Amino acid sequence: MKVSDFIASRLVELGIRHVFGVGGANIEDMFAAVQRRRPDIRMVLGKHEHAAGTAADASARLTGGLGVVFVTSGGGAMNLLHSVAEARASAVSMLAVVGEPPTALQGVGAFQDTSGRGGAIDAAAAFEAVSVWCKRVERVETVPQLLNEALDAARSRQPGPAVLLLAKDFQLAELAITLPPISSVIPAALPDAIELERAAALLRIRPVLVIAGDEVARTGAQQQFAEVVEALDAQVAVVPEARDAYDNFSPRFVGVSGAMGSSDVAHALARAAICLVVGTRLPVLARQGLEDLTTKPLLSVGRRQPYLVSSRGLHLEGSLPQTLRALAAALGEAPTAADRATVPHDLGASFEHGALTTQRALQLIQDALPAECTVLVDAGNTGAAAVHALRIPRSARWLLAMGMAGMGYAFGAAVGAAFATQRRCFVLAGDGAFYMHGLDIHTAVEHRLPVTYIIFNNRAHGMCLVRERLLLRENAGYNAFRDSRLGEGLRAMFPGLVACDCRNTVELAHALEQAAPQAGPCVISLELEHVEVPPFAAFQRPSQGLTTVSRGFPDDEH
Ligand SMILES: Cc1ncc(C[n+]2csc(CCOP(=O)(O)OP(=O)(O)O)c2C)c(N)n1
Repeated sequence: MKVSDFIASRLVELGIRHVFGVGGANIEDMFAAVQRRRPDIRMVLGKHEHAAGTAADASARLTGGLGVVFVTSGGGAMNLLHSVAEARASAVSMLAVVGEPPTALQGVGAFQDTSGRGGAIDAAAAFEAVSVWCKRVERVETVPQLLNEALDAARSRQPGPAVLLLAKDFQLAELAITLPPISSVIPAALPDAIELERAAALLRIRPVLVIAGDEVARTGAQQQFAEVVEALDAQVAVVPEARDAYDNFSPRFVGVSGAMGSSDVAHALARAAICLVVGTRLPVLARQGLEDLTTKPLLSVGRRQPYLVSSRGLHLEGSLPQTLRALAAALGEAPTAADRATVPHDLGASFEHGALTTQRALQLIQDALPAECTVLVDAGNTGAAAVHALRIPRSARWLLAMGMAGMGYAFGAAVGAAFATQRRCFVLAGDGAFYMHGLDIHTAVEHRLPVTYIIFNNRAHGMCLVRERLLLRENAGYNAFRDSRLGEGLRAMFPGLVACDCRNTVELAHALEQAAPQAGPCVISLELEHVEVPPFAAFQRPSQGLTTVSRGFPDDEH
């Protein structure tokens, strides 16, 4: 059996249905081997390696399994670095197979040489820095062992991306050895019984604020999490990546924590006697404004301890579903219901049609979300506003790549999400993010994927413009753009694509209605009149109540 066929069959054994990638001479044999195994598994061609990597990433985040990406050497490998780094920073299980030139040509001027030989750049050095495991195959007979190592590293209790560098001649070489079995799924780590008792004892103090992270939904532990919340009669906040950890419409839900979040969380924390942190390390953007965290007892559960360690705290390390179930059992019956928060209406209780603002658009989008969907939120003002205000249905999933917070993640990720779930995906992204990676819409068009792209076209790198105006107090003049009609442009580019530009709320409501019954992709570009100040902590004081900033360059200066 050829190495390429061997790897393809291992992926089939693992239940992988889609491999994302961009082809090229040094990876084409891997692509062909996968395609020979259709319909069990198939290649999905991305338009950029970053998009292919984020598609694999989203697929892993949504299924709790492994995302797989194949790319060629040279620019293909370099283009993949960003998404591998995102997967590493966000602990996403990924296998990347990166092709390299034939070994005989490495170091002697091979095309797209990344072997590190003869002065060529070294892909291993680059990927080692951003992955949890990276090795180059040096002898063909080591492939089975190295593949197992890569899979173990990617799916370990501290998951992340593993990168296998594989020269073209090795992909075609025959494997003539007995194959080691693939290690079965890593056994779930159970919490230590004594620690669990200590945790349950600590949690007798009331009231409790629980802050949930993205590990909850990614490990499928929403139900167990909700049981713990009930047993504690607690209020719940979620970090920006974790809107899908808990019912956004529950009276217990106080909102999103941190820089893009709700001040209700800080108030709930001030009232709480103890804080339980589940499945997040609480990075700065998730804990900004929550200084009380250092003064309260802090109990945490999850893969890794939060960055904040309280002297009166305790961390339970273990797989979330099991640990939370055990914790709920240790806590016993819930006490009688205490005062509960009323549901805050971040988007405003009453709605008037009119000019498009981000908030009005989000309200219409929220109302249009079907019960079963995935919402993918990109960077910038758009992302901050959606994190702050958009409530998603209880069984919806929510993807936000805070690891690198890189613009354009949502476009590739939507492809992976649509393949992984077959459910409609909603991409919320700025025009800047669209210009960066938006042409992966082509992949959704090609495969008729159920993705609704909603582009908040404020004709600017909005967040940078707001920083420029409010924090730098400058008018440097490079963050605002000329007019564009993205819907019209994409409709012309891809005949048959449902795409439009909306100027007001009536047009948006209509566009969302039109998009709902579509089987394939749709694009709705929102022509926002102003660059708005997003609900981001850093901007609140300097804005002095201003809700927009001027684009502010005279035409001739541009
Ligand atoms: C890959 C990458 N490069 C640069 C940045 C820094 N950055 C953060 S927000 C932003 C502008 C985003 O503009 P747009 O996508 O139009 O969204 P808006 O803020 O206007 O809603 C930039 C450049 C980033 N987050 N990611």
